[in-house]
Amino acid sequence: MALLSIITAPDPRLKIKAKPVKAVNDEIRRLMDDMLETMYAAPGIGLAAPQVGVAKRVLVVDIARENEKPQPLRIANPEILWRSEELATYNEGCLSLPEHYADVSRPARIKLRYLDHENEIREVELEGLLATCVQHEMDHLEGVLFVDHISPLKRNIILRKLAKLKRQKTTETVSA
Ligand code: GNR
Ligand code: NI
Repeated sequence: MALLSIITAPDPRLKIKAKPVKAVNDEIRRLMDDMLETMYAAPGIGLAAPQVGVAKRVLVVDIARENEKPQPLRIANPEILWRSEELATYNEGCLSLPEHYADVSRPARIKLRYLDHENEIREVELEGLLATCVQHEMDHLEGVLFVDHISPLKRNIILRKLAKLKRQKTTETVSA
């Protein structure tokens, strides 16, 4: 297993539409395991492959708390088969938008089809934080971030702060 580095905004790699995997083989299984290790270390409750610079339709989630038994989900090529009309609102964060949070409303329940780590097709119904987290990760596969769901004013405040942070980080070595 290996820790991967997480890309933060602004970065063009976070805006790419990711490609389906042909099959979940050893290479994809290793990616899923490295992503889980990276997610737990961050710590976060989900991670999508584009966040580690891999433009593939792969994501991992685990919403179990630290004192609970881990419940990792390894997901490739996810498709939403059904979404509830009812919405749920969570205060979302993103490892690619560090230290920024905003309320986002999404369908409260979804029916999901995906390939699991054994390349088997699975269908599950998700609700609560798990449904929200999987939808947040699926957005990453389309190059969409949670700030794309909030007002342009709030979005630009967050993105400008992150851009400024990045400029400071890339110049401090030179000016020091
Ligand atoms: O760690 C994360 N927390 C979170 C909280 C509310 C809704 C979504 C998330 S996902 C986020 C990790 C991340 O950036 N995944 O892409
Ligand atoms: Ni995210």
